[in-house]
Amino acid sequence: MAREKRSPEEQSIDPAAQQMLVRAEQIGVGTAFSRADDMSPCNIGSAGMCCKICGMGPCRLTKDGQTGVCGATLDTIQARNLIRSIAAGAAAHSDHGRDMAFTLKAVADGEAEGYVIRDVAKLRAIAERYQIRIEDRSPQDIARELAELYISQFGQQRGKVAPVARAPEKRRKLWEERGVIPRGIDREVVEALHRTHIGDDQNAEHILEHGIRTALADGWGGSMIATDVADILFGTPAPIVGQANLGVLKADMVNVVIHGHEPTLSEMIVAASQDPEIIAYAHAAGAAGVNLSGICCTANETLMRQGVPAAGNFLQQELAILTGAVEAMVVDVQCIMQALVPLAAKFHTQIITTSPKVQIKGALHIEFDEHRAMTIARHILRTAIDNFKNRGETLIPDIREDLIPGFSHEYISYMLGGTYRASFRPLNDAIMSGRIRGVAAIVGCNNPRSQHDLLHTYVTRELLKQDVLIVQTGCGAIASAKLGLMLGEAGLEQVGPGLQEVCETVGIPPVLHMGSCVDNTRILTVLTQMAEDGGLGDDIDQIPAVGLAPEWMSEKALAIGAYCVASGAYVIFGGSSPVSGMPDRVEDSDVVARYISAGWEKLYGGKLEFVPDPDEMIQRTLAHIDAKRAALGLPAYDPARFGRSGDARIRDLEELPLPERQAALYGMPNK
Ligand code: XCC
Ligand code: SF4
Repeated sequence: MAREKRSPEEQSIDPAAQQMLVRAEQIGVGTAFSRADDMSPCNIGSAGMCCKICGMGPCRLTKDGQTGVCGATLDTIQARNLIRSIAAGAAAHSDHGRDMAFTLKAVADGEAEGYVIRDVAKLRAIAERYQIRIEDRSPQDIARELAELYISQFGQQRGKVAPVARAPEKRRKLWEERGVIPRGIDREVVEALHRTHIGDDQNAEHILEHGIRTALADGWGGSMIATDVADILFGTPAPIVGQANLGVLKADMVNVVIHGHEPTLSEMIVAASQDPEIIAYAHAAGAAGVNLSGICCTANETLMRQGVPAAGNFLQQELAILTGAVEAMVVDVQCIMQALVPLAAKFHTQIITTSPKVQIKGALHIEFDEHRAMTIARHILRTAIDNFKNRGETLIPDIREDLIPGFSHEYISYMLGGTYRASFRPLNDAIMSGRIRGVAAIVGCNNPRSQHDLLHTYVTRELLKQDVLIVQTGCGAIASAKLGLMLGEAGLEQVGPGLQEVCETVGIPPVLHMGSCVDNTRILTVLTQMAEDGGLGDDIDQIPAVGLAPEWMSEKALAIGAYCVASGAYVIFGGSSPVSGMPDRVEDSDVVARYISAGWEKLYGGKLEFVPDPDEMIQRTLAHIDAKRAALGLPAYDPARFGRSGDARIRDLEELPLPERQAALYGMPNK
């Protein structure tokens, strides 16, 4: 059943994307947008009502009381499908963390060409968290011990994964009581697969409990390891100026787009691109140099650390190629569309796969190995430069926006409290006074089933008006960046009066870019510190905060959603629900949907809901924030109380004649 075809304006709100969609139409090539239009999703599968885990099926349960051939009930099937997705997402993030840990080990052992330990302070701080001795030891020594500890977390069979120790005490106790602390990262993923094999765990609530355990192995395990090691090796992010959107591609330069997730190779490509020999090689090829840009989370990783511009988010990977100006798109793992290869074949673009885990038929495979990273990075750049002469006609949208990314946990803490008293207390105070109503993390993917970037940016803008401070990661962060919401000044006239005062006083944008998707763990540690710094209760579930993934599509998003719920957060996903059932047609087909909301809330204080309508998302977010404020005994949100201090007050005073201004400012007699 083909759906109505949408116009480029209906497919994306981003004018740069629209230009490329027009071009795709003109040259008659498909994109994820047109393929989504051509193929409706299967309504039974998308409601979680199809089981295909054994050869007696697939079984589609579309009638009241119907079971699969084996007798499996609908709630069992939905729960199994959901935790398989959580396990796949946790596996993806955690395998990334594993590779990072192995790289740290190789660096410590002096076996990794080109890498150094860039952030010794973070290395020491993290090592101390695990009681690794830091006195009188070289960074290499500490790094080796930390790397070994981290590597052992994956194959650990018993006990608790180490990073869980960084959660608030009350939360750890709750997990302990419920028996959901992950024993080892790989063990939980394997067990999720075992439990969901035909004829195993057949109690939906029990299955979902293991979903929580598996998700925790991601958030307070693999992903946290990935973020820690990336910071240690490549530097903990701090604000830096960057740019986003397709207009960062340059007509006179060799454009190399780095796309995927792991910073190990991309950071080395950034270093190699500054090598005088490579620059000379590009000049010899007739180009003005090598211009790097990123897509997806590789973009976030290199943007927040090196200021490498982001060409776009998930749905712009094909659009970058459509400019005709990309010599090479270098990919590693995750969120890489197979469609890139046939599309690139219509241009001169070379798709280069690099991960031993990911090959795409028709792409050039140059395998990455951290032991020879610099050599490989140079080879990749030379391959791209050699391709410059094959470039045909180009069309680069002249659209890009500045942003200031790089708000790591450490930086926000420093910014709020200074070097000697780094703390989140000023943020807590602003929430307690009601200047900031609450915090929303708006994260996650793009999905061509909805209008590209619309849900992210609509929800972000509306919540800003309501004095909700926004933190972002992943493709959602790039969506806001493209709209100019991540600049100090730019967004301020669009934000509520209290939040505006805080942003002006502290000097931050109202939307903070905190990194890639594995960096959602920065949000976990920030929430933990907010709980520990006092004034907002003693656990994450008491903080007036909500997590949203308005345009989610990947299984990783489900893993993130589940670990945030287990950590105490209310999480709202947009788009379609993989456990929606069809309650209008099949009785009780939404048992699992209700359980992961009300049921999980009872157990963990957090809940997972799927809400397609953005206004409803906003309304539920604000209601939750206000309820949490009330539970803490904080004053009800009242925007009329704020906005008269800070820059706004100065502007008002500037209108006054001098004597009155002095009187207002210094209490001098008005003569
Ligand atoms: Fe992928 Fe991380 Fe989703 Fe974007 S946000 S589409 S997972 S790149 Ni992670
Ligand atoms: Fe059907 Fe049961 Fe096999 Fe699933 S496990 S496909 S419900 S027979």
